[in-house]
Amino acid sequence: LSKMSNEVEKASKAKYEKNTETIFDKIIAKKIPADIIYEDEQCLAFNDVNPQAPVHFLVIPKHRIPMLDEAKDSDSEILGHLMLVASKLGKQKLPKGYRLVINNGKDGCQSVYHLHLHVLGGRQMKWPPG
Ligand code: IU
Repeated sequence: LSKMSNEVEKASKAKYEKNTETIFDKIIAKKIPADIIYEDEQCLAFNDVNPQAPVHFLVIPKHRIPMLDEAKDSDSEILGHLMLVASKLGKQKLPKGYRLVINNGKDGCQSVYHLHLHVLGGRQMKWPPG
């Protein structure tokens, strides 16, 4: 299997359980290690373990929102904050540009049900994405 179809397979098998913690909660709690590149009170950014570009990191809220579709009006501040952190890190690490991705649900290829922004770059990104 190619890396891509592997990710699609993982996403198709991933179960969305609204109240179940994911591995990202363990990363936030420092119960399992991750290559953390940024942290503040509200969010965490770490390098993706299975990078799809020379630079590929995730920006996640510390408070678990399972997926974009579960975000509430009261989450608008954290949603904005995640984008601004992605931009600050993106500008710094990828001055020539980068891609932001949020996978939502099965067809969106979401495999971890803790909202995360993918930041990808370090090569010419293609369009349309797969
Ligand atoms: P997705 O949007 O849910 O498909 O993305 C999940 C990402 O989380 C994917 O790129 C994984 O490689 C990444 N990841 C990780 O960085 N560390 C982990 O322990 C696990 C997944 I599980």
